[in-house]
Amino acid sequence: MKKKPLSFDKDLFKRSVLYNVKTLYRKTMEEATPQEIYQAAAYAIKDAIVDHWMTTQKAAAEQDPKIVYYMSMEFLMGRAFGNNLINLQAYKPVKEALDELGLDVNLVEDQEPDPALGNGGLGRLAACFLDSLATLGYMAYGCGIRYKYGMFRQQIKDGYQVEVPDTWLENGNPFELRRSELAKEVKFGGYVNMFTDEYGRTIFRQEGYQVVRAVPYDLPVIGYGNGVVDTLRIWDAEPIQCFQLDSFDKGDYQKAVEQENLASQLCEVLYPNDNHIAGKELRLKQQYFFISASVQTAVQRYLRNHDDIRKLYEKTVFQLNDTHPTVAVAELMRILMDDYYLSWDDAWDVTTKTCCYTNHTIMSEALEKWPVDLFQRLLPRIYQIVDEINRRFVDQIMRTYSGSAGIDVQAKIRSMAILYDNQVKMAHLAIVGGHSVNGVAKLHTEILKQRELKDFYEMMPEKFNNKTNGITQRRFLMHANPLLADWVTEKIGDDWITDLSQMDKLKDFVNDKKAQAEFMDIKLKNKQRLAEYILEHNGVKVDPKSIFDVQVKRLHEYKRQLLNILTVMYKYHDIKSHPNKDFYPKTYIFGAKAAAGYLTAKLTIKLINSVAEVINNDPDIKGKIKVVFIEDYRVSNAELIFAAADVSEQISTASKEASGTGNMKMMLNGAVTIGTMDGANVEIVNEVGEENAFIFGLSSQEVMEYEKNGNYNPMDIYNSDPNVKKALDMLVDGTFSKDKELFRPLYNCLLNKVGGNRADQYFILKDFESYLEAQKKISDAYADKKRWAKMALMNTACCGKFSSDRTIQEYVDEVWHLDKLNVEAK
Ligand code: 26M
Repeated sequence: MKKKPLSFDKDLFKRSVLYNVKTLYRKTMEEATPQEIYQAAAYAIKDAIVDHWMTTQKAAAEQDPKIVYYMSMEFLMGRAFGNNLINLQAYKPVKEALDELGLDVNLVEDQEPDPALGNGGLGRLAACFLDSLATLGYMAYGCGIRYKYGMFRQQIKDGYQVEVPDTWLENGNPFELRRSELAKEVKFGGYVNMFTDEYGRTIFRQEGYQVVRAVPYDLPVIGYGNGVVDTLRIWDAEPIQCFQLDSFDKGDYQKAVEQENLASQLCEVLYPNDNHIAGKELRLKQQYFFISASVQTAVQRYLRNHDDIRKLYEKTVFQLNDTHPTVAVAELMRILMDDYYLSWDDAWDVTTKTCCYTNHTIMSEALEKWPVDLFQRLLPRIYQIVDEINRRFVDQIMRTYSGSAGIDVQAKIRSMAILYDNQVKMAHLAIVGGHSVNGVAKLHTEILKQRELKDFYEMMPEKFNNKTNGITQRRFLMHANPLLADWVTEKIGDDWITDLSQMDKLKDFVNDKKAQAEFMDIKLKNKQRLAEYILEHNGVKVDPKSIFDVQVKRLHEYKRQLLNILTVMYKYHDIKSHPNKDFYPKTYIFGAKAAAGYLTAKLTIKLINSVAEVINNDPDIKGKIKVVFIEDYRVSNAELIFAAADVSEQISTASKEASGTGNMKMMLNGAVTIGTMDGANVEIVNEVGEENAFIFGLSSQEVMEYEKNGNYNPMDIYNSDPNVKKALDMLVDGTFSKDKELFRPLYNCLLNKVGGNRADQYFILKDFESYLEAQKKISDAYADKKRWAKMALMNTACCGKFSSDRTIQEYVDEVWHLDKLNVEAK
């Protein structure tokens, strides 16, 4: 049975906008600035949201469903305005209402800062998951930090990345609710005092600590068309006001100042690292801060309507988004034992049944470890608990393996202990302290089981499972690509909005000439839209009829933007030396932020910009290739880019990309993948068929063999392959920079050992030729219009598996076991 759409009162909305402009700003519509109009409209939408939000809370209070707390240092939400309208099924009426007020909905949307409380894949996944949780009607809280400054804004100056603070809260956030009545205290430092109380219980009390007040801000997460509104709860830190300044003795005064400083620093800024750990003290403080506040809240919420804390796990589950929130394991133990007097064994039973951990990477530099002395100084009581968890676990290892033939028990302890070499190993704590460990794509989970976490898998195989990532079609098709969304609905109806497997039905159209033409015409329009953006932002004119070849993602050596740009350099040389050779015009589009201290990554950005500068201005090239680096790649411009992509570059060194999710977003929008057999690419190819993707390069097995044997020598390739030699030499022969030494570090990384790294540790030279070949095949395929249209359409038709709705349903069925909320949609 078809569900009735949510109702939305267009006239009320219009009146509400006018009223808000008046009461917020004392202005008429004519006088209000675009930002003020956006705010007024956003508050009008919030009114509509709040009703659904209250209904959801009421339903939850009555039905008492199990709740998932998705604990994450990052939520890369992107703009809320348009997305909220879509999920309220109010986009069209609001667009009309704004039209009638003489306003363009797109321009209003553009006034919203793009909330970037995340680095990349991991943070965006969290955002997609919240959208799916609400859409599927599950009770969920996202728990995170309200960073004052999110991911830095990137400016390109003279081809270099410059980081500028992201002041997203400058004008306030109309969608948030400050919940000071729910504030919690979080304690740092001091020491643990142990004594026996009047009932003979051993009490551990933290004393001499610093304390901050954690204040939550709630953001609504709206389910699609079902009246369910979940909550993203992000915490801000405030100083505790408890002393009278004049009554201070010296010590108190000092301490009060320190507490104030701590509170003001805690939530200042998101660390802009992705797949790399810096080990900064403030980062650990951030982690404990939001975890302590969130765990306290979850426990209190449970006890509001239950009295047996031993059954917390029946109504509560914590999903830890990578190891960053892993102190939750020890914090829950602390609360259960110190505040509710559970025995160790009872507390451990509850904790392991409540916590679950997702691993997002096998990159060794991303494995989170903390020096014991830092950890102990900052979190003395938590450290005691971790120490005891470790002691018991090491004991368990010994009991399991001593006496087993051929097993080196010491080696097992070395590889699995939580405390080792004076470090706290957060992944080990997360595995031991929970009941589920999952990777984010089949290949990734296999690599975890067979290599990185092999010893854990052998000891506790029942904990391990795979949850292949997904993305939300509401944002990445409906909002990003309304033309295609409407076309799909016209062909197969609109069930795909909440059931992406319906896209399958588009397979009926892949050979239909009319459908092919319509599909490619929509792609062309989206390419025109992006071309306008590029002209406005880069001052570069690109041809919408050329192949739009897109690599947008964080800049990291393992993602191999360098491989991509090296082949562009090679092509440039090729065209210059064979001016009459046929070459299908191509626009190479890059977008990427580099971690602020990651020099190789930053130099790669400079290289891309330098190559762009030379090629785009070389008349010999006659516009056959253009290179564009899109400044400040983020969710809002990503939506334009995905919709316009013909070719999706997913070229990580096999085994290194846990999953990837940009690959899915481009597939959904009808781009064809050129990629390695890595992460979720493997599953994408499996769905769409090898003939509808361009796969090249070493397999993960081969990469891992080379790594093990240390028998890869890129210099041999350089000396024997003239194409490779040409491309590399162009780094240092002055073609792209007057200063021939500028790109020498990149050249050196490819040919020599640098620091502790192997030469060309990401196998760029090894994969160079097969990558060139795959690109050649792409140009040939694109030249055949019908063939390409069919391939592109097949990609959209086969993307059903990659909805985050499917991923979330798997978490629910296999790990979380949540109950569906019953909310009457109005
Ligand atoms: C760690 C310490 C200090 C500061 C920042 C970090 C940190 C932040 C983000 C480390 C890693 C972070 O993210 C890793 C990440 O985004 N991984 C990606 O996760 C995606 C979702 O599962 C996958 O699709 C990608 O393959 C994976 O790289």
